[in-house]
Amino acid sequence: MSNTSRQNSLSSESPARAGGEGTNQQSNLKPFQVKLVLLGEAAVGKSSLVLRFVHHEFQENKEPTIGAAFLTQKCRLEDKVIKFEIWDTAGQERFHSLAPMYYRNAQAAVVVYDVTKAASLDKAKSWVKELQRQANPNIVIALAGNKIDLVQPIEESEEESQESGRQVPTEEAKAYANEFGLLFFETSAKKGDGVRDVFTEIAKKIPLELMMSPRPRQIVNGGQSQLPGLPRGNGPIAGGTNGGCNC
Ligand SMILES: Nc1nc2c(ncn2[C@@H]2O[C@H](COP(=O)(O)OP(=O)(O)O)[C@@H](O)[C@H]2O)c(=O)[nH]1
Ligand SMILES: [Mg+2]
Repeated sequence: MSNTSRQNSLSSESPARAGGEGTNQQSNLKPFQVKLVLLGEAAVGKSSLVLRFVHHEFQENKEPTIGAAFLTQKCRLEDKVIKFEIWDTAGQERFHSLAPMYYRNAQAAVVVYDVTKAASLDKAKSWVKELQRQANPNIVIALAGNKIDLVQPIEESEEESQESGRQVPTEEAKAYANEFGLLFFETSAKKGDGVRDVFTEIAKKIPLELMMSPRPRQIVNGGQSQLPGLPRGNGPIAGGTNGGCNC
């Protein structure tokens, strides 16, 4: 795991302090908004990472995301309150063409692969390529190798390649991330390892002026969100917000 720093990590916020509805001084802090999109092959654990970050939960057999899901999470980073607007996309190829609607105007992207599945890193690389060609040129991209809980070290060997279950060596993915200017993490949505660091380091890397910069608003209505080009009502978006701040 890299890019981890406990020192400036995101800390929990009560809804009143983070949400601007209370009466104390902290409540007057306006959150900086960060639009973040998750991309990656189906079943690598994108939704599970979001579930872990927002609700501190894990579901063993999570049903696949259809279209996309929207969640928010407020966090405190040093003296700032950050409100992540998280777009969790479906990994199935048939939804690929919808992705630009989600990464358009995004200030951050988490591209996820599964450390036990080499092909998922190839797919992650193709997402990075697409983002670097077509997304906001200032977008902060984090590469996350998920499911590290499935990797077991073989005791007699200190070689990482001797870990059972692992198909993507840490060093290989880290070298790729360095070459392409990405933040790099290994995570376990199941155990929680590294998950908060992903969001902390992203928040630290986005310049303040970009967090504040006005951008076209998408219509978000009662947890159901509407993007251009998608049907209204029961469209392919599962909505949900975490009104409080419990990261
Ligand atoms: N062991 C383990 N399983 C995970 C982890 N993250 C997700 N999964 C499982 O992998 C499957 C796919 O997860 P999901 O979050 O739906 O993947 P998505 O399609 O990328 O959103 C589910 O059965 C999850 O329970 C993890 O960190 N460790
Ligand atoms: Mg999903």
